[in-house]
Amino acid sequence: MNKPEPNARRSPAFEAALVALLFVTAGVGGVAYGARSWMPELASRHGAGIDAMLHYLLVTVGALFLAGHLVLGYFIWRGGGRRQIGLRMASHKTELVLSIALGLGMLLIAEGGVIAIGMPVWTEYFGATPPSDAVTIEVTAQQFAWNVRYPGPDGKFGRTDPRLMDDALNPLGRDRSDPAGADDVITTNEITVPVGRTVRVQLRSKDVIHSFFLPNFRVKQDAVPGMTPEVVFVPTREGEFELACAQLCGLAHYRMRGFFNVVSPPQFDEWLRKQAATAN
Ligand SMILES: [Cu+2]
Repeated sequence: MNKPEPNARRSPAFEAALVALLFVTAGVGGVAYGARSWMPELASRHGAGIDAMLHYLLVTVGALFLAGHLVLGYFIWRGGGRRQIGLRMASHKTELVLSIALGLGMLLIAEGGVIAIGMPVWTEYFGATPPSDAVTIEVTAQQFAWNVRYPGPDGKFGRTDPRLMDDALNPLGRDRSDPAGADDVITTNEITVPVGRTVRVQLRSKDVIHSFFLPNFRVKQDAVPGMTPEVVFVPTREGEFELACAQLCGLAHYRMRGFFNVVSPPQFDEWLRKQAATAN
């Protein structure tokens, strides 16, 4: 190997400084890019907890990402001028202790934070018993629409039978002979609920797996054929929001766009009365 030119000796250090700068820029740039508001406007009670968990993860992971890039940049800058790789910088034991400590620290920060912030949200979202005045809605997904049913004043859904299903005339297969179903209210791709009251959505699917997704409410639940999963949440803001299907369920998946309207309780009663009067 040729001996390096004496006046060329600065160049490796200069190159190392440039690479170090690249890492520092990537770290700072990544954090600057991530430090913005990503979530759609929040409109549910439990959603605040989900947002807190996501923010916690973004902040801690962002800090670790930045720290990692700064340390890497520093070592490249410091070590770039060396002619050859030297002996290890720390003893085997120090390396082992440092590795385990960093691993445990990561585990504590990431998993501990998620459990501490996430478990109460999980309990509210999946474990809570809905109050007796909850608005119960049955949502039956199909390729490619949301069939929505309210039980009406009697609080009972009428009987359905898959053999009676007809996509044009009777998409839910309602059995008209059941008196409990006489006051049921049916809508398509549109759900209206009162603000401040617990909403209980019972999900069903007629064909494939769909996913009931309300971004503003931090609600996402698969609708699985043969099962009736339930989501319970409290809308906190009036307005017209988007309902989307979050599973690629077929060619016209994009058509499964619905509207989720949150209105005042008197407006809701009025809306339900009007629907009941016109639907049957
Ligand atoms: Cu779908």
